[in-house]
Amino acid sequence: MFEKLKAHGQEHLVRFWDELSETQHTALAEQIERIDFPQIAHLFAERDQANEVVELVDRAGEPAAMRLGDQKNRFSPESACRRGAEALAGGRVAVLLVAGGQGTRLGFEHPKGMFPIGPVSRCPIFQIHLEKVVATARRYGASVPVYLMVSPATERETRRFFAENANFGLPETDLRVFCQGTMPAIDDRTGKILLAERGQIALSPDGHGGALAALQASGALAELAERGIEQVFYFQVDNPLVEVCSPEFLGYHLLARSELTSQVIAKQDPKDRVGNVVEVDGRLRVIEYSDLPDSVAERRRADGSLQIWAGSIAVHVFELAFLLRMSGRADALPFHVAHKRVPFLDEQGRAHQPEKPNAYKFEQFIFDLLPAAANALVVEVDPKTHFAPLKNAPGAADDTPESVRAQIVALHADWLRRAGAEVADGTPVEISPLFALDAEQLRERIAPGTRISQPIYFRP
Ligand code: UD2
Repeated sequence: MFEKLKAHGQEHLVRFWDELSETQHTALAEQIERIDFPQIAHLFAERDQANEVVELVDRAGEPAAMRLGDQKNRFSPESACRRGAEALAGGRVAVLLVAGGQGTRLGFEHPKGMFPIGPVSRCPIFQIHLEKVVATARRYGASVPVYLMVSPATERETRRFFAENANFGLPETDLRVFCQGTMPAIDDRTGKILLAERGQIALSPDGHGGALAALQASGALAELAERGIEQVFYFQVDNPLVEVCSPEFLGYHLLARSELTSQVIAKQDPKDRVGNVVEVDGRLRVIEYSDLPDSVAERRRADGSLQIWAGSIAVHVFELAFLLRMSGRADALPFHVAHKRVPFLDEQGRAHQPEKPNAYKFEQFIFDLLPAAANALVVEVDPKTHFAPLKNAPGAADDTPESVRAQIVALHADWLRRAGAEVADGTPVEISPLFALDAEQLRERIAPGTRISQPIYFRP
């Protein structure tokens, strides 16, 4: 091991070897074993080019899209719903939920899915997502297996939380938790891998794009194929408004014979903090907001609307055959480089908490599969009803627990009013997905004229 480290100029990783216990030796050796040193050297050498999209941006145009309420759309919502429902009833759809992020901005000490987001119930985000899956499986009379991606940072607590809550009603055979990989952080001046502790490398999750490699390495991809799954509905843990396995969204994807379909919202402001889905040379791709120059973000069409309008909210459907094909390619996903503050031990073993960025971290993004997908499509949804991401701590300007709860209440109050109930303004209301998955189902369950003036949580 020492020779290998030396050959790559990383022998400092075992500087404190003699001070470590046998268990620590094993743990450190395992971490070193998993590092692809030539890859790290390459990423350091290419760090300035890694996020280079400038020349692409010049050719960026509008993506093929199903716009909200557009009469000229290729497919009708009704035909899409029928098609999506068929796939669900045939048991051909699985869910991929990514929950490996560290959620630093939220300032919550646990995995984000454990955050008590329910506006009345204070139920955790995981419960809302899982109840949607359970209710969908019931509605279509077929199982919808969930593949939950965690990271070393979230795995232990997430597994325990699911066990304590009986998987929120999902049968054990329909849940598979798998762990994503990690990447070491490197010193921004020297390219040397940082030590977090004497026997511990500074590692962080390899991005949601790590899902592709982790699905394959864990055997989950093969299992999906064996189960007869054909489509994988992907979403992030931080958005409790996701319409999980939306038959309409699945239907557009199937009708278009798309290998990868993404939900987007029409950006209100050129600088909205979402990835921009654009078409470049006949292929869809996402350009992160941080990589989009203002001059391009502000381009407008004759009617004044934004030319780069489609903001990705990280809800996708993947054809399983596409994931299988891409998982066999070593270059399927590039690494993005982030310049960050990473605590580390110096040569004398002193701990440092840097005040400015000192290290590079590397992540893969799942949406970088878009350019490789045949017939890729985007589908516009209304952000009021589909997108309420929990990102920031209470008191911040947006995407806080307060703003997310307010959006859930607004949506559910609207469903109740459409069902004929009278909801006094400002009354907190919440509907468990097991009570009703949508406004239509709620209409069957609520007596018209019902008056609501106290906080209420509807559940079976
Ligand atoms: C992401 C998208 C952005 C937009 C936004 C919508 C990227 C780079 N940007 O922004 O375009 O769609 O979401 O909310 O994706 N995760 C893992 N493992 C990891 C890293 C992240 O599972 O190693 C999960 C994480 O648990 C979360 C999701 O991926 O569910 C998003 O991660 P984020 O909060 O870092 O993404 P953000 O807000 O920068």
